[in-house]
Amino acid sequence: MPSPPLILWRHARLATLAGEGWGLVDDGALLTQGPCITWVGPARQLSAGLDVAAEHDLDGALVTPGLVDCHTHLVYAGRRSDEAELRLNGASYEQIARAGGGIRSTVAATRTASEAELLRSATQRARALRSQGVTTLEVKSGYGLSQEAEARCLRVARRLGETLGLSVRTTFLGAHALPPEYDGRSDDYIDAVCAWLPALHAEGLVDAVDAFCEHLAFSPAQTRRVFEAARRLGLPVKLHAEQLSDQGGAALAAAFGALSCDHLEHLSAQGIAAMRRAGTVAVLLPGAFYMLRETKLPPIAALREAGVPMAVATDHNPGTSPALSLPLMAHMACSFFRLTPLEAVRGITVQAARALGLHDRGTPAPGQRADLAVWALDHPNELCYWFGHTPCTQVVVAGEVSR
Ligand code: DI6
Ligand code: FE
Repeated sequence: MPSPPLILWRHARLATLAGEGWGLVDDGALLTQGPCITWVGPARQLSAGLDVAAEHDLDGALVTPGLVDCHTHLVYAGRRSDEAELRLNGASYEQIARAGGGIRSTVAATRTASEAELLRSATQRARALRSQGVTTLEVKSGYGLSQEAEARCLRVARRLGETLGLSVRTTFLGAHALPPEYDGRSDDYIDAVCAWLPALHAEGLVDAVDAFCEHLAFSPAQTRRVFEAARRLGLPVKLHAEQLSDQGGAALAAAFGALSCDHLEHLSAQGIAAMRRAGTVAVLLPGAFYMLRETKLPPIAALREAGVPMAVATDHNPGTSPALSLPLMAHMACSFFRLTPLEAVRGITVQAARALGLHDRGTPAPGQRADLAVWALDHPNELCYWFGHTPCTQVVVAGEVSR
């Protein structure tokens, strides 16, 4: 097979994030071949007489690694803005749940929606994320809560990637909430979730397994059973941990070598130590923190001190984070959680890739995937500066401009 042609990308203001800093290269160039980067550096160091098949002039634009949104619940039907309005008018969660709202209302809407409807609405949202620099996207199930409905949502997630030219990773989150037909029988539901997993995996629908470990969702003992089912299939795990209370979920997940623990507002010192030992990434979700008007901050200084890698994601979901801009989340991670701008930008690129177990993207370098975002900006710290609009002019996924 002939090797793919060499493509030159020139006049880029590159932020490679290589080393300790921003890794800025003023008049930068990249060479790509098929899906991969083969060379990155200052244009003046390009070898003369290169035989390139095509050239893209980036006209001095800022080029960063393509952004990675490592935690979303993007596939669902309906919206919950009426519930949000009720909450803003003073109603409690309990009142809303009793009136038929909450996660279960999204589950009901998702179960009755067709696969085409689910794909249409998720495509709109994925386009919005891409228009703000995203090239890799994690999508969780968790609004179907039956084997067939969960499979449908995961299939839609896979299709999203194919139709939009995005890299999509799927996560099975059957243990998100208890569906009504299992009322009072949460252990039976966990048995069912564990029993569905082999078939979903055999269909190629599962890259990782997640659970919601919380007093209003599933216990650590139930979470452990889900993780054991994942381990039997060799699937990596991640966890919604310590969002509303300290359940010891992070330590449990770390004991299973979790890729990430997410939320973490109530994370303890033991949880941090366990994550550090396991190399688990802390995924911070400032959108949910903001929408729930939380006041307890995740222990950022202690995570930093321990050297636990920190990622930032949208947690896009219809209940607690209807957010569709990853740069806005980076901005909020700085303003609410006190990440430095460099930490936040690393958090939506290289650390987010790690939270998905991906080591082939996040810092443009030879051998890495050619996943890039091009911005009408001068400096990457502007990703944490503007809010409401961060002008991304194009994204490149595996060497191809994605439209
Ligand atoms: N944590 C959350 O905040 C959301 N899910 C989760 O695991 C809530 C999802 C929803 O309200 O629909
Ligand atoms: Fe979530």
